[in-house]
Amino acid sequence: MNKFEVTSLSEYILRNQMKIPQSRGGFSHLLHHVSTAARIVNREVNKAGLVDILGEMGSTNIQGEDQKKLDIFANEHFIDAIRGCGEVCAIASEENESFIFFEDEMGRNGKYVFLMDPLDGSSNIDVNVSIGTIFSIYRRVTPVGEKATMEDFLQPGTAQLAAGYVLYGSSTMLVYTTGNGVNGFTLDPSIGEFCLSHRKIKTPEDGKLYSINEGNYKKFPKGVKKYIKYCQERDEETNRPYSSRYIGSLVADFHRNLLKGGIFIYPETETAPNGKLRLLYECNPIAFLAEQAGGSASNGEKRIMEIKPTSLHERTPFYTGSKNMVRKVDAFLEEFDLKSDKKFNSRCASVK
Ligand code: AHM
Ligand code: MG
Repeated sequence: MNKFEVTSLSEYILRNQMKIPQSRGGFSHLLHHVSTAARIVNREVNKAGLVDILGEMGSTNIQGEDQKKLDIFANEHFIDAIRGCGEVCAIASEENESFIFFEDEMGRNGKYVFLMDPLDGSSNIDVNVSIGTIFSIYRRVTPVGEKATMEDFLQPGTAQLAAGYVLYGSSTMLVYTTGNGVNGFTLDPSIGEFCLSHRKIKTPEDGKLYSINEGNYKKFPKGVKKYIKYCQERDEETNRPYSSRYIGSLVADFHRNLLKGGIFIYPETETAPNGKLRLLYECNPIAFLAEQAGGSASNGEKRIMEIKPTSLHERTPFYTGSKNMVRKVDAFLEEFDLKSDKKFNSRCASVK
């Protein structure tokens, strides 16, 4: 490769489309629109400290959490960009209670559904700490032309066609997979292009980082508590103790662990018996990326991507990252089975 050769995301998408002889380019078109929305949101995130766009809007989203101005901005821009590409029949977002239909003036619509968390890591927005957008794309299961239904969204993660995230960090990256490995593109602000910077990302099978909100320690199930203690023990052979790293932005925490090796955990707790994170637009896309990079993702009992969803905003416990670390925590959870963790269960029951 020429020393100065740069592969832009647009070029990369085009090259891949040309490998599929019958491709009409619809999917590529959709990815271009994702990249455009990401660049617009990036611009606002970067200047957020300069203008009156930070701070809470005074409204709450449908899950009762505070919405910030940038959340709303990102939501609107992603919805507009995805609607504008004409390839998607409906979109679901963390910020909207139900999904939104798209069709053009002739009543036509597309063959994909799009799910997203437009700006994740809301508690980090107004303190200049990394945040991210997470997205997931499926082929609809209902016929093109008809109105999309909930069935189109409630597909298991194994049916995802593509998934990715945009990390608004010290640089901005778009990382995605279409089921053929994971590639990362870094935004070069001087040319306004995402450029291929991380080709075929592979995550280490063993890591040295564990990421969990340890402030919730007392509320964790026994298996998680035991695993945390395991991470902190000294053992030369397994390179322990591991280091603890937790930003509180899923995209940033996952991205660091993806590159360096580690595990991210958001478990069930006594006050949140299904955990905090959402299956469809947070855990499934991250799980797809993790697996495509050689890692794994589970809910403590089974593969995240094999869970059959039952509602748009459902939550799940989430354990993801380096394969052997996820395997280990799963083994701890099995050993200290939730069913036999009576204290945990009785406290959970009192919040239900
Ligand atoms: P959000 O969708 O309201 O931003 O919440 C999701 C975020 C994740 O990015 C992060 O992993 C988690 O919440 C942090 O939660 P906590 O503050 O409970 O540790
Ligand atoms: Mg979120």
